[in-house]
Amino acid sequence: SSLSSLYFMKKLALHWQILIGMALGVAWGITASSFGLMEFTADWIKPFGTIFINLLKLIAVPLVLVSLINGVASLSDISKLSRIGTKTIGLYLSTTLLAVVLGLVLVNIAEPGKAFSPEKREEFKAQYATTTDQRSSAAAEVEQQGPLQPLIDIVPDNIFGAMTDNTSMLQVIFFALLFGIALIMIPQDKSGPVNAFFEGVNLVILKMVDIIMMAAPYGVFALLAGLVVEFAGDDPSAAVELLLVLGYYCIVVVIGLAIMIFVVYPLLIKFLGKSSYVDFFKGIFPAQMLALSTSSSAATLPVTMERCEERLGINREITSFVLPLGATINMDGTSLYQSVAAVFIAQAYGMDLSLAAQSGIVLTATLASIGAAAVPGAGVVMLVIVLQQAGIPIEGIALILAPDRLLDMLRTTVNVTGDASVAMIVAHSEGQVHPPVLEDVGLNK
Ligand code: DAS
Repeated sequence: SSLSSLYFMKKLALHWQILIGMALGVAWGITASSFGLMEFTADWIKPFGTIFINLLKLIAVPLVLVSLINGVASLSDISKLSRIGTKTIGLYLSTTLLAVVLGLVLVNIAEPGKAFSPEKREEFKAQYATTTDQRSSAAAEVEQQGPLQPLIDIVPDNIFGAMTDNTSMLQVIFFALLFGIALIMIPQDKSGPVNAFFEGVNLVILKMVDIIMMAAPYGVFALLAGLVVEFAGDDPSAAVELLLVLGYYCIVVVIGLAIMIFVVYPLLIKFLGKSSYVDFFKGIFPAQMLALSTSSSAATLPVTMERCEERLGINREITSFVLPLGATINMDGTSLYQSVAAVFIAQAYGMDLSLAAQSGIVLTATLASIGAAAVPGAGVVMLVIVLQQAGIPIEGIALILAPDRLLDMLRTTVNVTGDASVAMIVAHSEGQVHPPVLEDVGLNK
């Protein structure tokens, strides 16, 4: 047991290591911006962050595929699958709707868009027109699609095609669910070896995650150093000023996200999950820090799964089904952000949105967050759907691009926390939470 406590001490240190890595990364970024080391940072430090993200993304597709097949197959019969599936999707939809409504209430009370003077608005539009190009061309694509295109997009015509593209996770999920369901339906003597195979592969992938996570502290250092330098350029005060101008809007988003993290999820965990939210947050903290550093739910997924299993004691039967699904379709932070951003842009353009238009936003922001890929910046691209449906000028996206990276970090943290909360609740309702041995060892501090 001294061996195992040593193991836990090392494990415990990980989130501190990640935090220290992040802090040093920010410190380096600020120093580099002030001393003209931007190029050095971009050439020699940032690439290690990219490598780290690549490693996590590398694991994301096989992990979603294999753990969902496993997850469905381990539910062993269709009625259990549909029971857990209904609960999971029901909770995912309700938390997303709640987030959208919360965002709408806040943005209507605070009215951040009306704080801009008309001259400022013109200035922003012109200044950011160029940086919008890349995203607005992606946005234009979304704009030209027919109403059923999102549905068509879920069904891949080639599974390898779907797996080569990290943004087609819904297609991978579709294939995995179909595969898993078919696996339940064939005779057991035939499905046995297939199950065993996928269980083995699953273990291998989780071990790969362990290996990759050893690089996490260095990875997040490089990521944040690169981000800060990019953001600040050679004049840190310019970034600060920009942040101040858009600060009011950001604060509204941040207050909404904070209410989700500090009020909504703790209440859900306490009353529906019947667990201590302090333990819950301690357990998933490293996943939250990783979400913050990578801005990608998919990249964070391996760690979310590991923490939910090992720290929160949620049975793999639940995590392997609920979490990969949630990383892709459950984005409470993104949907909240989209509703605030849409109304903010409308306000900035002097539009008064009717109640009907705002209820339209409830629907479209929910769908847009489900459709958003679990990668950085996906939420702002899908915002087009929301704007278009509500008749808000799409060019308005230019206004909110500057602070988007920061908000992306925060909303991804909420997205990941939401997934873990639902996993906890579903697991509790199924009697699938087994307090980890950790608590007995007394090291869970
Ligand atoms: N950053 C994305 C995520 O992985 C979604 C977004 O851009 O809002 O959760």
